Amino acid sequence: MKKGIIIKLIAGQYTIKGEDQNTYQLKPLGVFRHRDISPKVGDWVVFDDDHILEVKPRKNDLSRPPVVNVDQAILIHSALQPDFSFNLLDRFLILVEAEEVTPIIVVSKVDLLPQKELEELKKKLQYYENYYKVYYSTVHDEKLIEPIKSVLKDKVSVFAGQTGAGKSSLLNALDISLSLKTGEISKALGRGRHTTRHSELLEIHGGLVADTPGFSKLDFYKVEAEYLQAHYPDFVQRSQKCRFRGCLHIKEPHCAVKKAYENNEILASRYENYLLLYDEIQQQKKRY
Ligand SMILES: Nc1nc2c(ncn2[C@@H]2O[C@H](COP(=O)(O)OP(=O)(O)OP(=O)(O)O)[C@@H](O)[C@H]2O)c(=O)[nH]1
Ligand SMILES: [Mg+2]
Ligand SMILES: [Zn+2]
Repeated sequence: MKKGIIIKLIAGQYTIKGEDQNTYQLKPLGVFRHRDISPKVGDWVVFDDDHILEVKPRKNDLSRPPVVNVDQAILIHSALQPDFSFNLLDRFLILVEAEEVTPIIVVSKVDLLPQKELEELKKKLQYYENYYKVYYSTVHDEKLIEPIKSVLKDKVSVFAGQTGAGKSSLLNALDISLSLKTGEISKALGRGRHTTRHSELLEIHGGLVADTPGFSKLDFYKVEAEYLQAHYPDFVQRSQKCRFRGCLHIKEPHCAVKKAYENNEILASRYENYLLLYDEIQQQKKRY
């Protein structure tokens, strides 16, 4: 019996990277189907020559991309084409935090933004550096690519972000042997509920990485409105000073978060987007 991690799943065929560093192709043991456990990409499993015998408990389970046991999400946001959006950044951060995955911010395609605008963007993003790692990259500058390599080591990462943000291009720049398709919407990976989804973990710089197809809409159906605030580390940090426990930082009196916003200690767009998102989630609930 051996132990390893599932790195690929296509049409019931599993590819496992063993602890011995060998790669194995297997079919799953039928019994897992009956028990409603279907092994997924990212699962640590015990296996023999023919079958997966056991699936180890998961630390998390993402639906998009369908990968489990993810350590970190590399959130790729382009400086331009498409335009950088703080609203979208906050949305990604919340979804990732809600899955208990560590977010890492990469601002890509910085070569496209005029120097002055880039400096302004960096200044605003300094706020995020208090809570997250932030990197700047362009495929045209090896010096900017280099530091990202060590981030991937010994971790399972997913690359996520809007379509065209440069996820696949960055992966190719990190490791030229990958030759991922770029410059077009990755149709093969599908976006609709009924489309086949195939996911794969690529070995890169001592870690495993899943590239994901870009998407334009982020679903928040898993996040409860009342828990939304818990996914803002900048709010959590200050919430002990709110008068009420479980303060939602909206209409409550003596709210330390709202006060910090009014004093410009919390980035205005963070708090304003929070209010919008809170409403959006509540509206969504009503529709079900
Ligand atoms: N100037 C410049 N263009 C880039 C850079 N990175 C990517 N691009 C271009 O941006 C376009 C989209 O890049 P992709 O890597 O395919 O983007 P993606 O995020 O993988 O997109 P999807 O797979 O559709 O989600 C391509 O035309 C790339 O050549 C960069 O650092 N600088
Ligand atoms: Mg891509
Ligand atoms: Zn509060």
